[in-house]
Amino acid sequence: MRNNYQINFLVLGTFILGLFACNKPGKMAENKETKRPNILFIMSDDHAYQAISAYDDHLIQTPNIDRLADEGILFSNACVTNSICAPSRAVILTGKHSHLNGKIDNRSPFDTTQTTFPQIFQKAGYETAMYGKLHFGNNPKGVDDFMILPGQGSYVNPKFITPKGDTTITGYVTDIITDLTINWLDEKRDKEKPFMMMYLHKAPHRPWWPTPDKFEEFSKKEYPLPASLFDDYANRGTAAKTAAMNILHHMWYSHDSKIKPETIEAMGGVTPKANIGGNFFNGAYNRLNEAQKALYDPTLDSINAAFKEHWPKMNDKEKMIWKYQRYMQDYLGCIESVDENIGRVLDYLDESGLAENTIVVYTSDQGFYLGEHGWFDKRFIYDESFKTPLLIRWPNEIKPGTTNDEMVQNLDFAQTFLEAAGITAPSDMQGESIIPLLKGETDKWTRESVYYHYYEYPNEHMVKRHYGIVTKEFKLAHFYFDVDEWELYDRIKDPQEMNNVYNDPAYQEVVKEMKAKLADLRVKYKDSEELDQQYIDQYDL
Ligand code: SGN
Ligand code: CA
Repeated sequence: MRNNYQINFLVLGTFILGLFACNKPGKMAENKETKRPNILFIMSDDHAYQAISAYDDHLIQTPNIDRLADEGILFSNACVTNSICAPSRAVILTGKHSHLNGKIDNRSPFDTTQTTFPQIFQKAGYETAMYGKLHFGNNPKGVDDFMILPGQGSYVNPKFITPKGDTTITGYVTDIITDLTINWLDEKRDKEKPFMMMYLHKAPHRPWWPTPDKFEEFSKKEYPLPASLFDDYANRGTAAKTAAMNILHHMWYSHDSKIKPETIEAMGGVTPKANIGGNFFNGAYNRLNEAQKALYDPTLDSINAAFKEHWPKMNDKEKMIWKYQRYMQDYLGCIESVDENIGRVLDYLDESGLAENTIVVYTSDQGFYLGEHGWFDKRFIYDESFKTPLLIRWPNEIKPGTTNDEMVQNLDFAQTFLEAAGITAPSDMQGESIIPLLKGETDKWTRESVYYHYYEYPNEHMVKRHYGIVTKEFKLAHFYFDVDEWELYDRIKDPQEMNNVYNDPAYQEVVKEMKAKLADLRVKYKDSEELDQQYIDQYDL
């Protein structure tokens, strides 16, 4: 109901505003301005492409996000340069790889003297804003307005940092960020200028906290098991075997599975990582007010009762399946809210008449494991975390229903948006504008491989440092710290990446070629062994 009222107001308001605008002098200038496209950059946190029905509909339907593919383009090989949150955002904002922008992991500081692309938009006369999760430890530059979550942010009753100080808003984070975004688009921005808006969701990041309705609804669903849920990591390297992101072994009962501490205590504790009284209750649940708790408690209680009954009889295989189901129920419940809220924004763009001249981008800060290889989380160069969803709608420029499998990266976003706005990008940005691909001029695109480098080790989830090169056909990675191991995957014959063929005699020619290309990429992007060592030395091990 509330949403309908809001939208009616928005429509009416925009209509009245439109009437005034028509009679205003200076309409010429306005017309000229409106030729520059608006940009609405939508990014969520940890949204796996496996959970977008335009990519793969075996888990969930996302009709609103899918609209962008139906009316625009879907990239099936879009990827990140470093699969973790804050570094991905730094790459997007600077157009430079982690080793040059310095934000190599979630812990390292961001050098705020660097130019970020919103600053360039602002200087060029765009109205700019950023709402939602930034995760940087400092406020964004180059935005006329911002409301950002501190650090990871909270799912319920979230606090926001704004230019005027902090504010806490009661409600569910995905709905709130959307309300704020629509309100900025509708009321707060300077409508004389084109806009560049960054609308950044916290969801579906851990602890996968859905709305009460979706928590109840999704807790009854059952999902198909991924083929590699019980992966034993044979034929892979040490890094896959030692990573701490296995659903059975590393997912917390209380925090991730929503088992209340008193249930765990009553059962004498459940290991591993029962995390009694830990993050879950200090985190999302403890932020709820009494009325909100009352909405969650019936579902929590029924999950807890079932857990108490079945847990003692479960073997490891059954525990893995149980945890996987709980994980998917909560994760996908969060996704459905993201999708519905994106639907609200797309409806607003339609009703306000903005859709026609607005480029809408949907992506995630990286991909995510939904039980593939038995994992959750990200970080690895393997496909589920290396790839990221990317869907773009740009009416009259992108042919509706296009799909593209070129190797495009989050590194390319800044230059792409700048070119779309007719602004020259700084020459030290390292990506490439993907505008030719958007316009179907595929012969103008010559890139065959991309570079990847992950650093945050040793740390949570214990994924070893590695860099690598990826083409449409092969993936070569070097795990260089702690171990000295190489892995090669045949992306065509082994899309699930179950077999490291680095030592397979049949692939020695490929190894040689890929190694040479990787060395070239390291030179091209100015990465080096000296920098690898420097980032190891400066890390507080
Ligand atoms: C938290 C999560 C991790 C996650 C990191 C980084 N643990 O620490 O699972 O990998 O964030 O995520 S939690 O128990 O606190 O939820 S990122 O998206 O910010 O890079
Ligand atoms: Ca993330």
